[in-house]
Amino acid sequence: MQEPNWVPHEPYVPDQPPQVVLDGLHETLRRRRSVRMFSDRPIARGVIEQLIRCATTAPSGANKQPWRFVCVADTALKRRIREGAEQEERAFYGQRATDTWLADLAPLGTDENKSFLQVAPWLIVVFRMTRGDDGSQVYYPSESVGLAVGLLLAAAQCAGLATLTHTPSPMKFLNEILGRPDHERPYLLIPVGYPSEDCVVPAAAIERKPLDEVMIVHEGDDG
Ligand code: IYR
Repeated sequence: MQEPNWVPHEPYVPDQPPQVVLDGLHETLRRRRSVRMFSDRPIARGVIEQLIRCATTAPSGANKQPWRFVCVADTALKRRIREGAEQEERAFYGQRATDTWLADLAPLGTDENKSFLQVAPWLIVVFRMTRGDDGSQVYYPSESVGLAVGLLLAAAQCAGLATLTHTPSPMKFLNEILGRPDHERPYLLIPVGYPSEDCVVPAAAIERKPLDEVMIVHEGDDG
């Protein structure tokens, strides 16, 4: 058993008090929207690399980092991914989705047309690993990858980039198109780019539940 090697923690100390920092961050994050109308304006590979570096600062079970981010700018690959996604989505909207699900989606205006998958300059295909590449154990992979994606979306928003957390289902076609092994399971398909100039988003999805509905506080009377 390996002993831990303790090193001093180097805390991040902002210039401003928490309330000020968080007011600013909330102002940025609350303007994030799921975007389905992208511009084809290019984004440098270095920007995408930095996004992935931000995402992979996430904590993970036993630090196994059970994620893989396949970043696609290649036109032919993007076309194949769009075709694969649209095939699944036609089955979803035409047969698989329940009436309740379709009714819940109606205010969002989604359908089986996924042309944005070809327009956005980059597609980040996130895979969750069920094992390490050497067959080793991973722990809490879904939670770990979810945390990394949350950081990725926040980093993109801070950089003025638009994203969509797209979930064509089933997503097995992504393993085939991208040549990924079986121990990598598609988790999310995230187009990244700038919104188109005529981009619109559904008003219905702006509202957030009020804090007193999502937050329950037990403050105690000694503080
Ligand atoms: N995957 C489909 C349907 C869809 C499902 C949910 I839940 C959404 O929040 C949005 C869409 C699609 O991408 O159209």
